[in-house]
Amino acid sequence: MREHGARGLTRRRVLGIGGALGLMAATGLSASAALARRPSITGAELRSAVPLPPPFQVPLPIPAVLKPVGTSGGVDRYEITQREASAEILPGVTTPMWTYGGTFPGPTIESRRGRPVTVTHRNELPVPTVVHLHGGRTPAASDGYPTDLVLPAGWQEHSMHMGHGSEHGMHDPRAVVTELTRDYTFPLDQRPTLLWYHDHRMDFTAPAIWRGLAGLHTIRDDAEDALGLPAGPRELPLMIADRAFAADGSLAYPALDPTLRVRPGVREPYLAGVLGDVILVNGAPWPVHEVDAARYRLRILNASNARHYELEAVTDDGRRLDLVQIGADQGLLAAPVTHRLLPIAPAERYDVVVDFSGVPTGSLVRMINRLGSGRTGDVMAFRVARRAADGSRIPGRLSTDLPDWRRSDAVRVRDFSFRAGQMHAGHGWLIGGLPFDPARTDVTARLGDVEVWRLVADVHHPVHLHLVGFRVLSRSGRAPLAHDAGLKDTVSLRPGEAVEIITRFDGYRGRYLFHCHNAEHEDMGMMANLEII
Ligand SMILES: [Cu+2]
Repeated sequence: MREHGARGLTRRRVLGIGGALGLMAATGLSASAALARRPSITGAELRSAVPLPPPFQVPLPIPAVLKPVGTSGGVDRYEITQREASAEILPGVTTPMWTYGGTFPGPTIESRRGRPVTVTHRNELPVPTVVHLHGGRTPAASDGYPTDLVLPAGWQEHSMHMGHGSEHGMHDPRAVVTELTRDYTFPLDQRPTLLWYHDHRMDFTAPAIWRGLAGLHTIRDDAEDALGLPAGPRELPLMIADRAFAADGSLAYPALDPTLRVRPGVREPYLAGVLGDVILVNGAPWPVHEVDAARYRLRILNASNARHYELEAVTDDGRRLDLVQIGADQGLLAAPVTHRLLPIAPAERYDVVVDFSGVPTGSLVRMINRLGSGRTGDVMAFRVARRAADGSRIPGRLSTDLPDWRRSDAVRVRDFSFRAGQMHAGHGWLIGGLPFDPARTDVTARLGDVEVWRLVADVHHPVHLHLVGFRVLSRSGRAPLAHDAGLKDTVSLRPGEAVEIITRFDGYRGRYLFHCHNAEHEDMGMMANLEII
């Protein structure tokens, strides 16, 4: 039936459901579910070949905050060495990883609004790298354009592969390539929020993030500090990411070229995205965190390559706790929005307050994933350890500086489709029918202009714009969803959906990007140039 079905479909349709077929093979989903035109999951799951630990045993790690190596002229200077390191992700199992500074996640950078930061990255990995600060309002030279490579020592030019493009005679004359190190400067003149930094190398972003190249970066300011939100040990960053482990303890990944030096891409069943069967939070499998019976601020990032989650906080007696959303990708909402179920797509962030005060001491609150099945249905747990005083609050008004762009402000409306298609000789993921080409300018926008973009999807595509935040105007002609509130930099397009966003191109001129943040889609063409003039 599968073969017959596949033969009867166009290549494009086959691509759209390729991941679903892989998922069916891996998890035994019914054929009808896997062949659904609008699959509930986009991607295929790898199975780990080592025994997996029981849930809620490993303590939740909190990534260390990086100390500046110096401060001069009002700029904080940091240094991060990108290097191979071994980690004990699963208890008793050694996993070689690619890291920022020897840990996964990398160290957290804590910064203040408007106080610039320079991070010197040194590449001691065996391949070129690129750093992008996701959500940063960053000058183009430091934004981590995918061909602005930092080459490792001794990298031979003749062995260098510039991606799908170079195989077909394309190259990027504007690339700024450095050897061994690069200074990235971030002005951080933007609303306070949780950003994250990760690798963004042309054609190899997905496996590089999978191997560990991701870390957190917060921006704070006095106004946010004054709100009285839960803080200190009651503010927790939660970087959620799925992975799978090979028999030798290494991270499994279906790369066509496991050296990640020459040939990009993944094996056929995983074209729609790579999913793991282990859910990590801050690099620990299904961790547990001891909490007071009080409010906690959870700063949630989905750093998974392709996995979507629908998060719920459930008590031992089956009660669902409110997830009070106070912030989105680009900072505080105007007013809190209460959810019972919070969908989160790759690269999205949600700033959420959960109140454990009504939960019996000694019991667990599990954060579960309604989109998961079996082990991927669990994320982590909180053990309520003790009663405690709580001076925190959630103000009814959180911020007053959200942009309120109107349709009538827009000088232009643009349409983009995000669909599977042909890329060169193989499978690809296309924007407006085209695979990424660094030498082609797809969008030219004037600094200061307001534009409406209409984004249409075949399967799930979390669409991310560099440089700017945007607001969601509509979903398939209807009002946005509750979790679309606030200022976003990544919007989750669901299968078959059309989403309108509105933004003002503000900040800096230069060459930026927009792309799908399903990292496998991004590597297989689903990226486009955004030139701000
Ligand atoms: Cu996509």
